[in-house]
Amino acid sequence: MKITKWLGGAVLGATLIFAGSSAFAVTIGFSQVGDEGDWRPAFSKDMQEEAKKEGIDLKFADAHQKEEEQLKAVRSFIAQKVDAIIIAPVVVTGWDQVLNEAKKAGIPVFLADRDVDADKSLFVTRISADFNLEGRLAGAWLAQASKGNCNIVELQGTVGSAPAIERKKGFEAIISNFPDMKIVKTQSGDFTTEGGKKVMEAFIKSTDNLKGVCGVFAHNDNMQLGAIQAMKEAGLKPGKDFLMVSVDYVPAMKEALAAGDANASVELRSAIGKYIYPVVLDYLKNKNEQLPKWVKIPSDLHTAATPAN
Ligand code: GYE
Repeated sequence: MKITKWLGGAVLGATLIFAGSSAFAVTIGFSQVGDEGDWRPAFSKDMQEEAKKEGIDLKFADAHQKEEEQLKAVRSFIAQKVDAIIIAPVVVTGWDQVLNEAKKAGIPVFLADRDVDADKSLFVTRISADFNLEGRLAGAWLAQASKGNCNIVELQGTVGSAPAIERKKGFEAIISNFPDMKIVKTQSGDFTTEGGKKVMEAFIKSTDNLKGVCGVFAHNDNMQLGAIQAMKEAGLKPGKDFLMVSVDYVPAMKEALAAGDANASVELRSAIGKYIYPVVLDYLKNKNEQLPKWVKIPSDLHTAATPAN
């Protein structure tokens, strides 16, 4: 039998948990949202690579952005009697029943990335960035860059998802301090490049080529990259005649910043595996009931002038 280093040994292999006199390999079920942009696949890859490093048997289920598929995946994890379940929930609602089923089966649930509105006793903890802070950082940057005077168009993420709800709230909380800043158009582009492009094309039409608009706030980079395409196709100059701020800071956005097509992006770290597995393994080993309900991953804003460190 092999023991990984967090249990005191220093050899590679399956992670074993000791319960009384017996030991077992750890199996974790992970229900992922899908692969809707550039950020999500990076997060999936990290979860898989870190699981390998930790010697965890990871059962990975892609929900193709559909909550029904997630509910099915979680029920199948329960039936397979995994040791723990990690969920990155598509939307915040609709989780109570399945979380209760996991609880009855004695399987601890951890949330990664997005949030749920279910009772907090139904999951152990959530490991994620602060989406509200991301919205506030974006709003504060735009307030400063526009000197508090800006008609904004907003591309929202997936309706009902925690980042769409919280990024909007955080952004609005900041711009509400500035009487000459307001959102003049807002619509969901579902966190995809195509969605962002379509919504921006419609905005361009309905506002006579974005007349009077000074800035674009997109809830993620992929929608912003789609919006940039649409604006360029209409002969507009994003990043120069329009202030462009979004969230994720994916490699394609770094290029857009360097090219001057975008102005700022709030970094959302995709390396969640290294934060979440130690918490899950420690919980399985020590049954630590005192964990905070939210383990926060830091966020920060980048412009072309502040390249990644
Ligand atoms: O910003 C976006 C992805 O859930 C916070 O989901 C995450 C968001 C991320 O589709 O690119």
